[in-house]
Amino acid sequence: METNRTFTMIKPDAVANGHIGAILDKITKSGFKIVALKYTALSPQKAGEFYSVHKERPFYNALVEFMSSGPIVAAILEKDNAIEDFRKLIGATDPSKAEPGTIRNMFAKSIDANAVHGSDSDENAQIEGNFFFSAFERF
Ligand code: 3AN
Repeated sequence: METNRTFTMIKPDAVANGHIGAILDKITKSGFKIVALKYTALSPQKAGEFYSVHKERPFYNALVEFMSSGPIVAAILEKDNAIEDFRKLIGATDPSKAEPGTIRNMFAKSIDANAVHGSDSDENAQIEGNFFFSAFERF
């Protein structure tokens, strides 16, 4: 199991608001190497599959609808202690609780449209990276 990789998405709100460049800049300046990168979109079906762990949560349908509402940027990132360090860099799920200087504090407006996704474990980072990228798309 790799312990130095995480998976992220720049969500439809941050893409629509023109923050792709600023967010990628912050990520790379924080010491993460981009291993894989893709500008794409999730169909409702694909978004439902990606978030299937949240199927029973009350916000699942809204989450699927939001995540398929526009293009996203998907990436695999590499750094020592990647999962924990990236969760610190993005801040709390609710942007109003995210520390100043974190990506969600700077670029997110609400708990559902919260600018970025970050994997919560090594296992999920691997599953999520495999959802978007083949072996030939990683460098
Ligand atoms: P995180 O993205 O910080 O790991 P999770 O895994 O608990 O948060 O939730 C996955 C996604 O579901 C969040 N990124 C957010 O978009 C959405 N979400 C989480 N909690 C809520 C909530 N209470 N209301 C609406 N959307 C939520």
